[in-house]
Amino acid sequence: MAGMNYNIPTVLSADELIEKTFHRAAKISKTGSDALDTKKKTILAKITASGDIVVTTLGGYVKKFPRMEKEDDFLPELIDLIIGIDQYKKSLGALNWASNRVEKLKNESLREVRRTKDPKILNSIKSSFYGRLSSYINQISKDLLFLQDAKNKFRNLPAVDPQVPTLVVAGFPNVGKSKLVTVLSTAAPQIAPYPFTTKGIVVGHIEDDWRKFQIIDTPGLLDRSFEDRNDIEKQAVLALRYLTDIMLFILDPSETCGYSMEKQTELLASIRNSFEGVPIIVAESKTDLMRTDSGNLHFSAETGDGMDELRVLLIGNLREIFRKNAAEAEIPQEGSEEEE
Ligand SMILES: Nc1nc2c(ncn2[C@@H]2O[C@H](COP(=O)(O)OP(=O)(O)OP(=O)(O)O)[C@@H](O)[C@H]2O)c(=O)[nH]1
Ligand SMILES: [Mg+2]
Repeated sequence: MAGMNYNIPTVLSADELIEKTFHRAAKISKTGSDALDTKKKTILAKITASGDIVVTTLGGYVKKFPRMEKEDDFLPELIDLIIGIDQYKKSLGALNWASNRVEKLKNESLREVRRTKDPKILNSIKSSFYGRLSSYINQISKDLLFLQDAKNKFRNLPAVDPQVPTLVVAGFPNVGKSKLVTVLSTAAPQIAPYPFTTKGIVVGHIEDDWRKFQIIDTPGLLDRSFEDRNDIEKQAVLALRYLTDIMLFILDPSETCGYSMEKQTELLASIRNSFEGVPIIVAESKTDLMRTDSGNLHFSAETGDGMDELRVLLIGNLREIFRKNAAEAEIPQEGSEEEE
């Protein structure tokens, strides 16, 4: 998704930014026509350089963090859940504010220096400049930390394109999810990082003439009841909810996965609850081991039994999502409906 490709710099903490600025300024020295002129030129150069470093650094952050207005290629709800859009916008605003203040402070201080002939006053202008500069930076220290954290979270956004119709596979461990995703995928599925989890999600693709669909396996995310999860895991499930167009829930009637059918249907009910509004297709795996006469779809990813029907059904549903998305993306022209 777009978020992955943003080249967001590492955000310095307030202390680090102050340190970097002062360190650079300390190295600057200029020579003038006499002692006073030398002092003035040096102070002017120090103020200019330190002001500019701060303005450029903060301005660079503001420029490189993604705008939340570009909602069409972003997944605003997901971003909001992960980062918090209000605080995000506030923090970028705070950086902008500090950057403007520092620019103004720099220009004022430069003017004062140029007007002064007293070395003592020069020193006091310089230290007052540094003091106020640090104070502005310290006032945004929380925002800098917030943005550094947001940067890490952006980096961990799933490598999933929210525009592409997406099938998410759920079910208890060992029911055969990974095996199925591998068999259905056109190319070998990739492991993508996912916020809140250390495991990542597995993303496969299905090529369908000129269309492309995503199929996602979520180790550890959809294999436990929602109620049993901690807050962070709940967020992860909710975030995943935004990516899911269709869900395939796998039941393993052979129970070789280690879970009874009763437990498995309980999990299905719980997932139905937390994914309200998402169509769920239920299919039973491992027909080579056990085949029930329930009305559900059956397949064995191992032997290929039932795989053609399953594939046709899934692709049919994904094509439907594709058509719906395309129709929604089309902005109707006035009167165009009558013309058709
Ligand atoms: N007999 C048989 N075994 C299968 C079939 N599909 C998967 N298995 C086996 O079941 C075990 C679990 O399969 P996975 O695909 O890893 O299951 P999973 O649901 O991804 O498990 P987790 O990643 O732990 O959640 C493996 O040993 C597979 O070889 C099948 O159709 N028939
Ligand atoms: Mg697996």
